[in-house]
Formats: sequence, structure tokens, C-alpha cells
Amino acid sequence: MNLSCGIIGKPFSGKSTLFALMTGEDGGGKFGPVRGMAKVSDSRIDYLSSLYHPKKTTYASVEFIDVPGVSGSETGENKMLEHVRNTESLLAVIGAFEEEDCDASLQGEIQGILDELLLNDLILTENRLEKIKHQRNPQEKDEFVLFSRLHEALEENRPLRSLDLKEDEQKAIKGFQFFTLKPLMFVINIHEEAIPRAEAIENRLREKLANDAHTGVIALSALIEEEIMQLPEEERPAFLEEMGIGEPATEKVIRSIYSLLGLISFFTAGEDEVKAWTIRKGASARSAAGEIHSDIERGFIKAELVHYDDFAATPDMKKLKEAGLVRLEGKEYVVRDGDIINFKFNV
Ligand SMILES: Nc1nc2c(ncn2[C@@H]2O[C@H](COP(=O)(O)OP(=O)(O)O)[C@@H](O)[C@H]2O)c(=O)[nH]1
Ligand SMILES: [Mg+2]
Repeated sequence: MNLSCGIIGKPFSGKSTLFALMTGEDGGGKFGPVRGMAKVSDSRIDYLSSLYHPKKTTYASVEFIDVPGVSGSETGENKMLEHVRNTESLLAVIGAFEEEDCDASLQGEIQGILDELLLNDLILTENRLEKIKHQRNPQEKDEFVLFSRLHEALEENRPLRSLDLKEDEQKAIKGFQFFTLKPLMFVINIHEEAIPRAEAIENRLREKLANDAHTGVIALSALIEEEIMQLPEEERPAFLEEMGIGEPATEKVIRSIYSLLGLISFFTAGEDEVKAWTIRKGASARSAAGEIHSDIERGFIKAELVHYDDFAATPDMKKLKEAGLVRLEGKEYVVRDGDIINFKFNV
């Protein structure tokens, strides 16, 4: 699964700093958006790799998109959103690093971003309705009814993700890439002195967003974390501890995106490659196979699997088989996070 996350937010909020932190690459392209990959750290892959000594170890990854550094003009801000139109998720950075005590203004800033995204969708639905209102063919009549419903929700300030859209309805509007359908993570870029209070800040803001399961909040200091990432790996834990950072931002952000999007990982492991694959929670063994190759999906016979926790406790396939912990599952089996799978297929 190719996962992309568009970084939005006001100029000078720390978008490019966060992009650099996540991807290890420079953000802030002058003329267009910059793309970069962030590794999805996973200690389970580290362990499997240390056992199999594969030729190649592949972690899952998330693509981040940093928009060019436009400075606040109205047209600039709209353009900024268009750069992240085709992403699966959005990450909105709120700059709060100037003041140690920033809490008061945050709710307003969050609301401002929610409003901007909603307004963008509202205009999109209005334009579409205008365009198809005189159409006679039945398909477009259906579309008119559906878009009227979307429009009504948006006018009442409800994001489209709050609607219970049926699968065919979701399909019909997919091409529009509405912003209020995308999971949205807020990153509050806090003052370094506020780091010990990060969790309290998150909890308070989360309460405000609580009725929307497709939004999340993380408080972190992008600059401090970026500086720590510049250090040799073995020196990082001491600095993180000194700053009062429980979990490095790189891991926290990714973990939150996975949870927000309902994603899990399964693994394939062998002498050639140890690899993490990303799928949606609830995906079947057959569709997981399709993640690797359409041939494996088409020719699917069985999934031979063992859960990582069992494997880590007894890293010996023979013993695991004897204990009945290696199972053969059919195509409808719902893959669990941490399944190590060997697909049997026929082409
Ligand atoms: N003190 C502090 N400065 C920051 C932090 N994040 C970004 N900055 C600074 O704010 C300015 C704008 O950051 P940048 O990431 O380019 O913002 P962008 O316009 O949203 O991409 C730069 O000078 C950064 O060094 C932070 O967490 N703390
Ligand atoms: Mg920038």
C-alpha cells in the first residue's frame, strides 16, 4: 500500500522542519512540492532481520509531501491545498513554539484549519452541483442527489467523514478527493519548555475533537527532535530522556497515522528478504497476497502463517509446527497485525 501524507499549515509553523525530521531530507521546495519517504521503524523487522540475515531488509514507508513555502497570500494558501489533493491523509502543523504557554490559541488554530478544509469541499460541491443541475441522464441525477446531501452536511459544518456513505457512493465521489474525507492529524509544534506537558496538551485538544474519530493530535517540538536526529544513533536516547521526550516524534507520528488510518503490518521473512507490508485492518489473506503481487492474489491457495509473538518466543519453525502454532489459513482469513505469512499460490 502506498501511503501518502500531505503536510499543511500556516507559513512558518514548522512544516518543512517536520518534513526534514520525518524523512531526513530537506523540505521547503521553492517552486513546487517536495516528496520524501519516512521509514516505519519496527523492532519486529529488526529482530527478524537479525535472525534471517537476509540480502535485503525492507521496512514499510510513508510518503510525506511538503508544500512550497508560500507566504500567506490568499491564492498561495489555496494552492497549498491543491498540492496535497491526492494524498490519503493530511497532517496539519500548528506553530506554537514562540510561547511557552500556548494553550489558549490552539483551539482557534485547529478550528481555523477545519474550517478551511470544509470551505474548500463546500465550494467543490457547489461548483459540481451548478455544473450538473440541468443534466438529464439518470447517472447524473443520482449524482445530483448525492452531491446535494454532501452540500447539506458541509453547510451545516459537518465534515464529509461524518456521513455514513455507502460503498458505491464513496466510489462515485472518490475522484473529487474531498479534504474532509481524509483522516487529519494535528501536530502542535510546541516550545521546548512545554515538552514535559505534551501529553496534557494532547489530551485536552483530543477532548475537543473527540466526536471525530478521523482526527488526531500530537504535541512535539519539531526543531528539538530534528536536532536530536542529527546526533549519532547511540547518543539519541540520553538526549530524548533529558528533554522529557518519551517516544521520538518520528515514531509517534507514524504510529498515529497508522492508527488513524486503521493500518496494520504483516511480514514476509526469508533468506532473500525480510519485509513489512502495510494493509488495512480487516483485510483478508487474499487481499494481503495482492499487496505483494496480483499473481499471488489470483493464484491464492493457502496462507501459511505464524504470529510474530509466537515466533519471537520460539524462533524455530519445526518446534512451532509441532506446537500447532503454524497454521494454514484460507483466503477469507482476516490478517492480524504481526502475522508472518508464507503464501502458497499457483500461477
Ligand atoms: N524554536 C523553534 N523554531 C522552529 C521550530 N520549528 C520550526 N522553527 C523555525 O521556524 C521557521 C519556519 O520553519 P519551517 O519549518 O520552514 O516552516 P514552514 O514555513 O511551515 O515550512 C524556521 O526558522 C525554523 O527553524 C520549533 O519547533 N522550535
Ligand atoms: Mg516550508
